[in-house]
Amino acid sequence: MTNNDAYQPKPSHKFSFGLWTLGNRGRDPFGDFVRPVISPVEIANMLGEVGAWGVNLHDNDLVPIDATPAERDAIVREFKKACAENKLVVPMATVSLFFHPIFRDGAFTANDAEVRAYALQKTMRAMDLGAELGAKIFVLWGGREGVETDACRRADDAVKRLREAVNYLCEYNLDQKYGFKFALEAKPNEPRADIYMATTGHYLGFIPTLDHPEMVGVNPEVAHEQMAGLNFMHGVAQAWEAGKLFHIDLNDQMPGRYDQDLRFGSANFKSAFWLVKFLEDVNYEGPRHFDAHAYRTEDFCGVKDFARGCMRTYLILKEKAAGWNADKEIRAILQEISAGSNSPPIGRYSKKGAAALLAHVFNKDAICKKRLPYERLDQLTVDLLAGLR
Ligand code: DIG
Ligand code: MN
Ligand code: MN
Repeated sequence: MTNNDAYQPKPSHKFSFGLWTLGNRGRDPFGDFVRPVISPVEIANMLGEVGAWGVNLHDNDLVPIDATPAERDAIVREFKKACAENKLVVPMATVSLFFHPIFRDGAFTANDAEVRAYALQKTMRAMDLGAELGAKIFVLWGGREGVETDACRRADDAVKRLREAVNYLCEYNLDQKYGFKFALEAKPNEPRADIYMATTGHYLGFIPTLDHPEMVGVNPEVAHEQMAGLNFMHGVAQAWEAGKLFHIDLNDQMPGRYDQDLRFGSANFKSAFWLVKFLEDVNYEGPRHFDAHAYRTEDFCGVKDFARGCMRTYLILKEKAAGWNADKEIRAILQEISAGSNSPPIGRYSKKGAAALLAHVFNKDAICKKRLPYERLDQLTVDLLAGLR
């Protein structure tokens, strides 16, 4: 990987990584850690070295769950210094409501009211921390908000508890004048057998039922929607169209597997292309956050390769997207397939329009003869991605 080619990250690209991504030690259900612990300061230094713009964190990625206030303040001071030295911003903060055993039955949706209250307290403190670090986006991923058996609670009670918690946190946000935008992150399963709000679509249906829907959006993750067998870019496009794409978790995922959190674009290059094309076509201005980690085989040089690869692939696909939009043959086909027809103008309903539509005679045979050269269009896309155009 040359260090002076066109695919070098710049702050304007807004590439960010969570402390937990470069800090991932490679443990999995069948194997122990393969990499030593590295501190948040060392991770900040690594991110500065690879050219990232931002660093994100769960509360306990930085501050141990039982740290004293004095210990917390010292840790935050040291981390702020490391961020400044590496020219890193903290665009997003979040809270771990899944790692500690207290959350074994969920956090906001747990049956024990004391656990639900503790989850709120922990989240408020994580918001305090995020605000102190300058974050303006607060992600909530309900990794434990689910079940192994639906015998444990009625699923609509879980929705009610989740709504109560998010409404409460929106009020805290207003009270504290933090100005957070909440980004809700979906996932269909793992660690729970079934997680409530399994996809971004579920959250898009949930948000309008909140007291402050304008304060809440979504944080779609590639792997999570693909685990549900969905077209990730479509979910992102619907969130964007609804004005709810507040953040995005970029990574990759092979079909039918557990959550792999692979390097961006490493498994589904073409779907990553359609995603990057969409984000660039609509001028998405949010962070490009890589919620991913290196293969278990990697040492810390490999972890840096992983981080560089996420950003490099995004920039390669960004350049490919510009090439696609400028390609003469592609443009000609797009022109052809969207050429006007003699269809009556529809637009908003009107009595007059409806009468015209009802009176219109459609020549179905002629319509069926209209060419849709998608094979050629897709092959041109493949050629372009293969570097042949
Ligand atoms: C997992 O995909 C989740 C957690 O890593 C974190 O809570 C969130 C932040 O993007 N993604
Ligand atoms: Mn994931
Ligand atoms: Mn994520």
